[in-house]
Amino acid sequence: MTASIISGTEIAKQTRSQLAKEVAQLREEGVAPGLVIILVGDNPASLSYIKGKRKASEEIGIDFKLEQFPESLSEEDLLRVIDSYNEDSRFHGILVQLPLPKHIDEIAVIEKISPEKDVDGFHPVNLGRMLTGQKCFLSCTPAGIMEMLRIKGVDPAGKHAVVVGRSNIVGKPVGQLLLKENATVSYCHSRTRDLSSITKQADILVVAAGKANLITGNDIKPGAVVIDVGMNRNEHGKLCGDVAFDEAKEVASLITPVPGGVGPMTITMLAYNTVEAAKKTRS
Ligand code: NAP
Ligand code: L37
Repeated sequence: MTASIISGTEIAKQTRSQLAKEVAQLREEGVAPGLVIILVGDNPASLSYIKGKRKASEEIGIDFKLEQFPESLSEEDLLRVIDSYNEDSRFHGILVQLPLPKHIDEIAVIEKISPEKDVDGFHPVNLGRMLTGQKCFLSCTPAGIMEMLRIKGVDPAGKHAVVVGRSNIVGKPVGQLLLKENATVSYCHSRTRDLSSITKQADILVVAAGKANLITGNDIKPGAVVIDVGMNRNEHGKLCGDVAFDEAKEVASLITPVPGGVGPMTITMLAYNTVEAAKKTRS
């Protein structure tokens, strides 16, 4: 069997064109959605992701601002900057691009962002609301994955979903969203024994470990749906995921490529959250 490829690029394009229509309507009502991204330092990967976020925002009609500071910015000054954007009604969404320099406490920074403007969905208030099934900003990568599954008609109910990775921004929340959709969820991580024996049981396999070729064709159950979140550079400097794509596509039924899979959906869900934040300021 050769898998069908889930084109994140294509799904993102459709979602973005719908969002553009909504933004045009919002603007007519006098609300211009605004997003500010705060970057400390000049990490090349962060700059590349931010470029994509700017492009999508502009395409959709969201006012976009990048606030870039030198690596030496103090935590105190960063917290002050966040506070000023919490108060600034032109910006409905605030995103602090991670990772931050080592001298800055990520948790303190995330907690400083007003939960109503936390379009990354990283604030404990939003994470708690997600856990208890309340309306909240969902973090962008997990939300993008769920949207791809929904559009492809993959219903997680009753299926065994295996998530490789347990980070706060990808692994943990995506597992919870799959659980909410009634999947039976297993989490794997670096201390998992015999990873392959568990991934082979997955009807839905989400891989977010950041290790090229961690999952090969032999680690996948025939007919599984495989979502590859990894973003790595191979020995030729080419972008690749955590799944050995050429082998895996011969075993899976549906699979996301890297690039062109989860990445474009992550960016689109950020725009979605920003539009939702702007909508809430009406009336
Ligand atoms: P992270 O914080 O580094 O977490 C990696 C997770 O994978 C950890 O839970 C780790 O286990 C687990 N892991 C590492 N090696 C493993 C192994 N050999 N076997 C099983 N589990 C292993 O990474 P992240 O932020 O979640 O990101 C994961 C990957 O996704 C990265 O490549 C990142 O660049 C990419 N990413 C892509 C997008 C996108 O939109 N496409 C968005 C965000 C991240 P422990 O907890 O035990 O250490
Ligand atoms: N929301 N996401 C949020 N907040 C953060 O603080 N670090 C971080 C974060 N991570 C992030 O932005 N990840 C991400 C990863 C990949 C893409 C976008 C965002 C992406 O667009 N990937 C493209 C290829 C990009 C490239 O060529 O460099 C893809 O097709 O996968």
